Amino acid sequence: MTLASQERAIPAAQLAEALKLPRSIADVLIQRGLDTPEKAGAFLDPSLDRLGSPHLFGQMQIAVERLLTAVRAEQPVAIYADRDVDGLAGLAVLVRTLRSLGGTVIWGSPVKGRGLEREVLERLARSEAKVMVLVDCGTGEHAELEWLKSQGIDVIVADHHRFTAIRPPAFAWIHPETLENNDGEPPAGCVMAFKLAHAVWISFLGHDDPERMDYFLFSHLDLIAMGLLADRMPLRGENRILLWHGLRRLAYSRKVGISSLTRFFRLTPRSGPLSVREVNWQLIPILNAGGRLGRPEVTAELLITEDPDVARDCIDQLLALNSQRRAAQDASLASFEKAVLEQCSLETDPVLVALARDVEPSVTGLAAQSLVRKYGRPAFLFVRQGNECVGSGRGMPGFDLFAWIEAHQEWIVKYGGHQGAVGLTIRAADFETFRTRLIGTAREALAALDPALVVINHADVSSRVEAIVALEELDEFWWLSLGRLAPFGTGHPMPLFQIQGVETIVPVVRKRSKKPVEEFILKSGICEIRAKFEEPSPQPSPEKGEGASVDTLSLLGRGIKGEGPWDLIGYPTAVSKSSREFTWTIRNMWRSNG
Ligand SMILES: [Mn+2]
Repeated sequence: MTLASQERAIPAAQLAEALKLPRSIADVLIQRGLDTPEKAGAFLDPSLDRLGSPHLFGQMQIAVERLLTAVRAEQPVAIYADRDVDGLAGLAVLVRTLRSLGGTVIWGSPVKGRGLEREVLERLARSEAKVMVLVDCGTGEHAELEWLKSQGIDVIVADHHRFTAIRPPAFAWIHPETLENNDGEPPAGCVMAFKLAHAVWISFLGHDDPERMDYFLFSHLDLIAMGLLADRMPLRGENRILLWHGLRRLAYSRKVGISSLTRFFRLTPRSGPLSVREVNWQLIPILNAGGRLGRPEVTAELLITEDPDVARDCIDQLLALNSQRRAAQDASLASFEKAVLEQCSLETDPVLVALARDVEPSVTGLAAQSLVRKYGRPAFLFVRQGNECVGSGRGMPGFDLFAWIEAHQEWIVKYGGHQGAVGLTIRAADFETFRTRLIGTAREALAALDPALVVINHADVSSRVEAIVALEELDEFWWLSLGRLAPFGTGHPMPLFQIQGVETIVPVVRKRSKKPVEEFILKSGICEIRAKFEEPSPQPSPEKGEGASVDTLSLLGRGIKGEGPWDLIGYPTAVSKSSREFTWTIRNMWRSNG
């Protein structure tokens, strides 16, 4: 236990005083367990100096020595990474690091599905490489790791998928469960590769060249930021530090492929960091398109190349693949939705479990994610392949999907993943039993859910009110202070505030627009902010949650008549220069008593 964690929690007013923050922002920090000046101060100062040593991984040194031996002996090093952005970002960090040290690197990625593919491994093995790094894969792959061992290849696994019962054989593991004191947030697979690269650099540069080391660390955080976000890792602890710098690095990437991509989307040039939303909605889908359509090498090449012509060609290919993917995805989403409506009971099922036919299995994860958003509950979608059903599950804050499926291991052939996202294979004959069991587990989990949770319908917004504010408090200092808590996302959502005592709500009527009013100005004294209402969720809320959308809808229908004051629950969505332009999204409102 560190000194900081022994420090006693203090009241919000004291924390606000100590850190020069508005009281309501200190409330949010305390609600999130950052309840001492040390913890909260560290959180507000995401310095690279706070990164843990890569040598906290027990087998790091033998992995590094093995790689450097190969580089010195001019033997090729093979790198095999999963085909998604997390895997390929880790691949690019290692390829670039080893090449810059003079190593010969060959690489590969699965073209048919996920995980280790024998044909690709065989190709890499034929290259005379006697050491192979597996990035973002390998943890559950007994047979393939045995095979690699039988070929005389030393395998270093840099992966973050949870260990299942037996650990397969490997030369070295760079894995969060091998950390000496693992009390941090779960890291991405690319971060395991980054740690390995960091240790390689330490070994090469020694400890006496901190500036060059910082240069190396910072220069690859553009890749790491994308990997972290793509895998929806919790944005706290080391992940926050890596992402905070990574979003800034992405705006100034020196990698030809990445800077071509950000310029293509007109995200750069700019002076500030990229936003989580821009990375999630623009960069990640296009980079994932390669792997999803069996062409992970296009994405990998874009992340590795230093040739602008190659980069442009890769982007063109990825754009074409992405429109193919979108068409395929729309079609399979429709099939999955049909399967859900036929096989599930939307009134009573706390988790959607459905099996579709004639659908490309690689889209189960995306389709599940979209159904989670639409129906406000976890979803497991499967595709029949021979005698097996292959599928993915996607969840929401408050539920541990990995624990759910682990509880029904006897019905599962193969599984892996983490709290919010899992992949699994079930014998077709056991599908109905598995579905019934999973629904039972989900029902128990829903019943055990904290009644203080507000309706969950937006994964990146807090599901409970964390602080109460008056409109008058929302001055520029307040918004700047809130900005210090950014970036927000998985595991560190946009805070939810209750705004008390709004006196009037004025609809913003757009001339010549036939759409119903979408935007309102909330006023209290001379203060005002803009707000819009969140789409009401069609899902049944956890038993004791507020009937959030009801008031909102009737008020919208009436066009906000009558006298305030009103209390509102909402989250800030946009900040622009004028304090009158701050935008909130409101999920709930009611007339105050006073
Ligand atoms: Mn991953």
